[in-house]
Amino acid sequence: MVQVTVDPLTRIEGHYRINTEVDGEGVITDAQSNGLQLRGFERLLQHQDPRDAALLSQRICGVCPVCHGITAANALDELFGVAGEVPKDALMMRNVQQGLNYIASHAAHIYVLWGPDLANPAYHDILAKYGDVGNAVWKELQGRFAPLIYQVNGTSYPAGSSYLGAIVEFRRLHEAISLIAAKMPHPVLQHVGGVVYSPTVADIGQIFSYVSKTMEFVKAFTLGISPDTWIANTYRASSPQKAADFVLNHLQELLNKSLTSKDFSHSAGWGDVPLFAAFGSELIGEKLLGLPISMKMDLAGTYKDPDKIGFLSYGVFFKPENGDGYDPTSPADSRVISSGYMNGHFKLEKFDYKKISESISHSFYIDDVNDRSPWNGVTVPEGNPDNIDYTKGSESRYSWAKAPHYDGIPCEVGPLVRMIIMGEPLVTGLVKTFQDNGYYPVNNYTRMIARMQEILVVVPELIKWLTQDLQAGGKVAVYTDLSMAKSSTGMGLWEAPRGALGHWVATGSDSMVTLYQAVVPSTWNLAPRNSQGVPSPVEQALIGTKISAAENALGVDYSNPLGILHTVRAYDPCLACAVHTIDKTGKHPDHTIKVL
Ligand code: NFE
Ligand code: MG
Repeated sequence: MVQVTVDPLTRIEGHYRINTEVDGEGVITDAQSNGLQLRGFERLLQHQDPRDAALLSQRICGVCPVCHGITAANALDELFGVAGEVPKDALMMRNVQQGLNYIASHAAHIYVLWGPDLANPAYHDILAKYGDVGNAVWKELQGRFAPLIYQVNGTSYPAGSSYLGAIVEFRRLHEAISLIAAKMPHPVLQHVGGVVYSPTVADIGQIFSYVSKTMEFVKAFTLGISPDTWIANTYRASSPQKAADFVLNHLQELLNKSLTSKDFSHSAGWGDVPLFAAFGSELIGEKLLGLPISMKMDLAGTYKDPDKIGFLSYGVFFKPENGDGYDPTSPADSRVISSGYMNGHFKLEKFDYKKISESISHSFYIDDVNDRSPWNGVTVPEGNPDNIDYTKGSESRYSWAKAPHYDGIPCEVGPLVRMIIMGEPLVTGLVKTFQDNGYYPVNNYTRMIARMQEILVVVPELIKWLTQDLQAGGKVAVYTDLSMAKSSTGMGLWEAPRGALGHWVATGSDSMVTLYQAVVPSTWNLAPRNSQGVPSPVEQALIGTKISAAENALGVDYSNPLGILHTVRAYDPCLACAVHTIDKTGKHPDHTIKVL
């Protein structure tokens, strides 16, 4: 048995360590997800004026401050008793701000954090087995996705065209947010009862033009065809089958031309999504399109025991047709992307917030009970450095992240879950295609396709909110004062780019905070084991995954553990959201490979 530890695990947000045990065949047999820091915002917000939570909680993370601001404001709306009256234009402003941030956040993940994995030299060697075609595809992967500093065998190559282009779009979308929210990150738009700014016609027009500009990048780089055509045939398709057929036929047409021309460039129509869609998956590329080779990302990061995993969405984006006010419990039909819970066999149930709780049995917290609902959550960190150890294995305490669960089941959260639960046609069609062919449909490939597709779901909705639903100069807040928050409780449920995000707040008779709890997406995905000893989603996804590229196609290479890196990065981890502050014990080792 070989122990492979990746620490620090890079190209994620925050500080993270993964420890694995790998058998003689190069298959991961055990994994621990180590969050290396304490977040502590729950403690920081104690005794504060609750209204500050909409600003202070954004400091949990510089990547997704927007969703923390909105989720806190949602919790405060209920705390102050005004959730039923928040003006529609305020809800549309929350939608617009979050929509822009979804696109920016997904672009950053796809192109800057995850994309460079496609330029990993292992894929050069794998694709080279496919002669001229493989070499032409490799040239594209390297030319598009190489990061800023990138060397192969001592030779430097320039940063990729798609990688660099996405950074420009990320900045553009942040600028668009700052038009209505003063700045980004940590914008100042969100407030109890609504938002603090009513947009002008010029603001709305300008945001629209920013989004249109980003769509030029999506056309030229991401899709290779017009986003309108893509959306009409996928998100707006009349059935999942039609959406999946549209993409498969499109890929087949591209291949028919390029297998002869050996031209896989953007100008030959190979957008980044088609290129990955064809060559990333064994099922799509090899079995359905007849390619002799693929990256086989659909075989990695799957769940082997569907009885131990669930999929959860709290729902996101207020429906404009519902007018003023909203229900803080987020019933299924109240949001554009709906709430819901699916078990590991994809049976969909209504979401019930009362089933959420967090375990601390494998985490560095002190409490006399192992599981608590966020309504009575306790966050007392282990204070004795002697008790902080990341190396004692799965039975020990090994993370600063708690372990959330739904009705006792650890849940994956994020774009793939949202797209399945809302019934998005392309992702639903893709899931069905995987199931019909005997593959588990949740894997590293579908996670990435769904994140890409979610951009094409959000864009048309965002354009509709801007051009039809949001009134310039409209009413954007209802009156509140601090006395309304006396001895009260509030819950904010929302979907951050990375998945289900909840804030829970309670106040005393002086209206000051007595309880604040945040349960964030990366805590769901990257938790340690729960109090029943059930591994977290990322741990389950790692166990059974092969350690090296394309199912160990080139043999087992412990020094390039792509099976670990792809699987962890496919969740778009944000450990800043999950955990915070610095561990001074110096007890976690560097990247290590140890034969035990
Ligand atoms: Ni720091 Fe976050 C998002 C939240 S956590 S990025 O999206 O909430 O996974
Ligand atoms: Mg918490």
